[in-house]
Amino acid sequence: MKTFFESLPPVRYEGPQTANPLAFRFYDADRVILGKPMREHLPFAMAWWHTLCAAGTDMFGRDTADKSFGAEKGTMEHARAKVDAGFAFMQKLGIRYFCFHDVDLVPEADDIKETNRRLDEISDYMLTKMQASGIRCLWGTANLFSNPRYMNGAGTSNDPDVFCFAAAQVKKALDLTVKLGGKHYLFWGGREGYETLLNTDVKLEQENMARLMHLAVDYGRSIGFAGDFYVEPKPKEPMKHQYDFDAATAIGFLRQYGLDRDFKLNIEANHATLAGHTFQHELRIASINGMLGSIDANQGDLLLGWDTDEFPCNVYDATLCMLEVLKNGGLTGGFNFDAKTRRPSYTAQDLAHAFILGMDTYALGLIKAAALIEDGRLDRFVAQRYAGYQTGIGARIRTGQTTLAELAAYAESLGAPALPESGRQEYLESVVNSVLFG
Ligand code: XUL
Ligand code: CO
Repeated sequence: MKTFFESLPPVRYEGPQTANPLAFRFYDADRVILGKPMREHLPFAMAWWHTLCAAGTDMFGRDTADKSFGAEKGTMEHARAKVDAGFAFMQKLGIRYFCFHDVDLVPEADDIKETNRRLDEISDYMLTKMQASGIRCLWGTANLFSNPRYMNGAGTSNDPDVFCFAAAQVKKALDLTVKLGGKHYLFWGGREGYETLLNTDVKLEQENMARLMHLAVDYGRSIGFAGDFYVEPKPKEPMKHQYDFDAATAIGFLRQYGLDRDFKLNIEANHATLAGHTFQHELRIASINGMLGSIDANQGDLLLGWDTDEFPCNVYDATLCMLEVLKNGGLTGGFNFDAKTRRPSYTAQDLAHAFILGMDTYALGLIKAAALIEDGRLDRFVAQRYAGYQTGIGARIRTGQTTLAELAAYAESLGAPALPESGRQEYLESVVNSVLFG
């Protein structure tokens, strides 16, 4: 892989007709869409864990890909080799951000003090690469789910010593995020949930999770972290039930515990489908609540009930995603490819194809979402559909100027009311198809 990344020519936009498999067909960083270049609409990020660490191990088999990058795994030499490979790869693809967990960066030692020393060393090295390349950190996070001590959760563990280890890791991950100039900081509640209610104090666990988040906010602000904190909802996996089940649940939790001023959501496509929602649904719920911060851009397989973290190829979903993002006025964060190549796609070239696919899919989504907005038929239809709330009794309801008694009297005056107008779903779906493929 190492030599491939070094010899990979810079991937450039060559247009839809190109025969070059290592070129963008749709992602043209300088192309202006709705007044802004694509690169600003689409701040793409590389996930350190999938790109540089994950090598194909799954529940049934071991690694298929060689991610040694020419060094012995589990050493600091390997940690540096991953930095070299990661920065070479991002530069070749024009990716301007990365996201990381603490333990993606260095091998974890038995003693947390030694792990932290290693993190100090690798982050010094990363800083030199960042300064030379202009590549930035989108968000940092602490891995509070892999170490066996987190078997019952971290902030929601039954054991206060485990809570303290989690606090120590969050503190260090915040230090690192600030040191690397990271824009945001993320909590993904990997094991913050339960396997059975028979042994679980849900109330205490949720209160403790909120306490850990408050402690993180207080500490982060005290060391000059000005970005957003994010929660990344996911309903299950690894736990049977996770407390950040979906956007609506996470928003309710953040508001209940007074965390909603500092936190926004990082919505992941595959987590939305695991929750039984569409990706667009989760984005819409976050957006209308002022909580849409960032996106983990991947997709699942609807025939598989787990988090397959595939690179996104579904242009329809990407279009509806970008429609929500455009209407949200963009993101404070970006588009993190929390995605891995399929286990049989184990070569370095596959990794390049995967990022090209993901970036092109989102570029197409952006182009088509802008076209849907410019076309105007969807927006006009929705405005017309709710026009009744602009005048008369509808306006009085909308602005809270009425009573139940007044509405009852009004209903009686209607006699037998007509049906509401048709929702015209099939027509609207054909409008979307005509813009996508017309
Ligand atoms: C797991 C997941 C994580 C978070 C970061 O499903 O999405 O990789 O994005 O911890
Ligand atoms: Co994710």
